[in-house]
Amino acid sequence: MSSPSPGFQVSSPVHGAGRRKSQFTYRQLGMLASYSTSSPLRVVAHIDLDAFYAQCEMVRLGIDEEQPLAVQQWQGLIAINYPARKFGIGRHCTVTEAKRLCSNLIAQHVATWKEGQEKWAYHPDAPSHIGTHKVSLDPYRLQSRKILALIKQCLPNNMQKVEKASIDEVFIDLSAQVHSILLQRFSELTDPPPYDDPTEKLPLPPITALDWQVDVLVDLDHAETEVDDPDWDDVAILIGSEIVRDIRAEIRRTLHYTCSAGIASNKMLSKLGSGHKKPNQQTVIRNRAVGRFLSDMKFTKIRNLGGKLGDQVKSAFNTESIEEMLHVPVEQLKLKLGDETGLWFYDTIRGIDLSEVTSRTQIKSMLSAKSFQPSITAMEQAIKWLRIFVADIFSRLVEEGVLEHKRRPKTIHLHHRSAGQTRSRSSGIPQGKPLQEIILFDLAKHMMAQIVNEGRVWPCANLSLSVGGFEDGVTGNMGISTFLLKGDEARVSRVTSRESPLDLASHEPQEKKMRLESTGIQRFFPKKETSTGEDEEDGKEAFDVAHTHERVKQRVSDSRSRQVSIDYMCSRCNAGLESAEALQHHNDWHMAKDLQDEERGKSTFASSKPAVPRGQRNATPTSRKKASGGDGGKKLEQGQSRLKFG
Ligand code: DCP
Ligand code: CA
Repeated sequence: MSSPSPGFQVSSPVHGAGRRKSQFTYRQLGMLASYSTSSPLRVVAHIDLDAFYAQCEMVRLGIDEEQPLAVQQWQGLIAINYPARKFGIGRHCTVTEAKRLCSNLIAQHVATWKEGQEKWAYHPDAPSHIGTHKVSLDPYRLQSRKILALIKQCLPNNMQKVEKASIDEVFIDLSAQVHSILLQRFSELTDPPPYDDPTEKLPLPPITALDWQVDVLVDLDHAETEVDDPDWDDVAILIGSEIVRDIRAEIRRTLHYTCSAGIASNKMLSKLGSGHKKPNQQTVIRNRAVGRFLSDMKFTKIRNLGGKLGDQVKSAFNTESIEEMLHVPVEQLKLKLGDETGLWFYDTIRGIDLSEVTSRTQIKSMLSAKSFQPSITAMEQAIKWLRIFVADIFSRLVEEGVLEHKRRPKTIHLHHRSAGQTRSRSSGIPQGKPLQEIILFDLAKHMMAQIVNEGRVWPCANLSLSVGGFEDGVTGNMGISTFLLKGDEARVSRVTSRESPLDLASHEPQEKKMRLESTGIQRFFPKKETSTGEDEEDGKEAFDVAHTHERVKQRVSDSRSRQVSIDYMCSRCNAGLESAEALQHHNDWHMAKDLQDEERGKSTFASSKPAVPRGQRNATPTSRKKASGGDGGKKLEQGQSRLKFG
């Protein structure tokens, strides 16, 4: 029998003979190595940066950690550091209100692209120039990438199951690494099972108390006591928390950021854990503490239950208490919420979540957009904005490794909106030669000129440029095929035109129909915020655009039995869409539909029917913990909605 590792130094001595067996089997231990989501020994961590944008600004500016600071976007605040929160400052405050609460507050405006300039910068006069500036989240994206890269560096090469859930959140499935550490530390686990039968129970761990160091430990269930011997799930989660502690220390040491973390047996619980105690702490939710942890909680705090679905359950059962909902039989839940949703809810409030941590972090498209206030009225103005969009997209492409030929987009799309009409053009991006900013700019100008040639395009309320169809780069010799356009690429290179008139009868997007067939419970998880700031539009755009795509992919990747390939999702109705272009068209459709409904005096689109198609039970897109929380969002433009993180 191996001796306990340093992590277990304060543990009490090994049990004597004749003790009980573990409740876990050799098979269940083995399942850890393959990241099986049904292993009861599974270990998942969620790491969330504290007051992320605020920390980015503090580190960038070398500001003392105790100094209250908030990140400003036009006249609103989008991130508030913890010293400033002590003064009662929150996202609901305007800059003026916040300064009244704390005269010492530093309000740092986000970086902006200035009309006509080719690089974003921190412009002191930006707050009063919403018409000529566009928010850039590049500085935060860059830090986010550095953090993600560092986290991966901290993990063994072949065990990097890391899912970027938002700009400042990741899930890590630590199961395989924990498995390998368990085997190193406890040699008895490497022995074959008695009678070679994997359903045999493991021996109990050779320790009776675990050293949790400074972790926040969630209280145990009422029936359990701390004197009960730990089993392998406790040991596994302790190893997970050691790994996470090291990662957080490394982020702090190298990049100077603090973050909070949750360590549990699944994504849902780990995310609740990271928000349990902030800032700069990690919370461990052992399996035997789950019941207690959840029963004290309102179900509206759970991922995906902060919004419409949570409201629906609340009004159907007249309570928000998990404790009370635990008494509701599954059949009754199914009756009121639909079969899939009812079952999903039943499992969720019991801490069951089999959704996978998906490592796919690669971006599939990028979009840069601006809604104009006031509308723009001339080609010259449009060109200035196109230059900014191209610079914005190109800098992100560089980060994606386009210059090193790692990945490159195949298509570029331009959308122009004026008076309820959207015009779109797409074009292939020439392959086989290095991609340059000027190439994208020329294509964008060319597409713009084609739209303008149609006439009656001014005033223009919104322009957006996107690139998509990313492919991994060619390594080694490039064959002649890389110089030829084929298939889809050739099709998009035939520049196409499309308009979205207000007559919607025959224009309901195909994508919406797809959604009805292919997505399920996800339709309940849009993250809409309302907003008070009048000047927020640009920021909203930047926020939406910067995060929607990655976020949407994360949400979609959670979906398990998908029938069609969906890379984007509408945050208003959760329609699954195949491309940035489709998403844009779809948003335009919403906008036009809203206008039409308004004219007819109807309410705008809302989907709240509980029915969920079969096979979608584990489709649990991530959602922001504060999705329904009181950070008083900003007003949204028609046809657009903001996705919250996660
Ligand atoms: N963000 C934003 N607008 C919002 C919500 C968030 O621009 N309505 C940005 C700013 C935040 C970042 O996203 O810094 C991360 O969002 P979080 O909700 O995680 O909030 P913070 O990281 O700021 O704070 P916390 O410590 O509570 O995680
Ligand atoms: Ca955060």
